[in-house]
Amino acid sequence: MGDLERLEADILEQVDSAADEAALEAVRVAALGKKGAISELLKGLGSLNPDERRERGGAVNRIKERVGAAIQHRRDALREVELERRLATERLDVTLPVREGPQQAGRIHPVSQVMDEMTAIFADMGFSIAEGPHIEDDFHNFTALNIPEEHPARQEMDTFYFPEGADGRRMLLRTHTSPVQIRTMMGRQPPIRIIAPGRVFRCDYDQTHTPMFHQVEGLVIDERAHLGHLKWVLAEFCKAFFEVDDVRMRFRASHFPFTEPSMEVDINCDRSGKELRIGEGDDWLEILGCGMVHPSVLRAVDLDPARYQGFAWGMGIDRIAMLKYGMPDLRAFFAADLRWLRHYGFATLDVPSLAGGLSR
Ligand code: 2NL
Repeated sequence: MGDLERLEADILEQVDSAADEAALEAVRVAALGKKGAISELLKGLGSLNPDERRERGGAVNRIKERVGAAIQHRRDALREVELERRLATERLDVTLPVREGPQQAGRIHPVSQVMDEMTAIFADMGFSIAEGPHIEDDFHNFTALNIPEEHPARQEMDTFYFPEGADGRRMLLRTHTSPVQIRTMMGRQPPIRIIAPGRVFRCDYDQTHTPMFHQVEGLVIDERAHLGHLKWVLAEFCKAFFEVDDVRMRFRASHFPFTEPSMEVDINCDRSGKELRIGEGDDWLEILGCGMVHPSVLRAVDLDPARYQGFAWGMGIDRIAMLKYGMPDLRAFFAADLRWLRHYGFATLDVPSLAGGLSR
């Protein structure tokens, strides 16, 4: 065996026995690196005569190629083995629960949850959601709603008024979401089918009243909307919201300046057990007020009462949230107590939908 063959066999033997990539790299440097054995041989060619140089040069270069290929082959094999080892030893339990982060720790306030539930139900019936400013003027909050100048609701003791502005106008915090409906009726033509959920403000604070609370009002205006439609809409709402197959409803004559006739609606319930049960028993629970939109309201928004008619209703969200989710104290709603929110709040990804079940 010549010296070249011995060298080649020696290097290939080292390549084959390199146990990992680092060892293989050391073999490569010793053979093909700047001062490696093969590189040194190539440098030495300069001292030979041309014939010898051609012959030996060709032989050394072929060795260089075979050694390079052997190293590449060995490297691929080592990587393959390493990958197999990792695949065999590294394990991930995909059934582990997600570690709690801000998204899991955060909670949706029950009032927001109930508002989302109501919105989902009415949206499913074809209603649009309308919103408007919290700061309103006399016209949209009172005058257009047929509430006369001397009505008690207009007095300082019930309404939060702002100081008079430079133009002599006095703004106020809306006392109901009706101004949203007034703005909608003034802004577009019937048919109108909207609900207006949101915050409202009244100067009142005791066991059962907070100065800020939440309301949803609904409004339907077209040429032939009537009380039968109203009754159906409200019955469908109650069944969906309280997640029961049937409820009895009782319409009692009442009075609001903006509707004629006006009614208050009760649904049947059972108070005999520890929990209130909706749609069972013979007790009654008042849940909302409603009626046919007063002709004076239609005239105020420039709709002809001889052509258009409609119905409207309004309900407090906070009290209904207390009923549905068994929360006894209204004032805790707005105390910003994290312990309360963790107890009564809803998971952020638990978005109410009719298909998914409202409250699960
Ligand atoms: C209640 C009663 C009600 C309305 C609100 C309304 C709005 C317009 C025209 C006519 Cl723009 N009516 N809203 C009607 C009847 C009752 O609320 O007890 N709310 C808590």
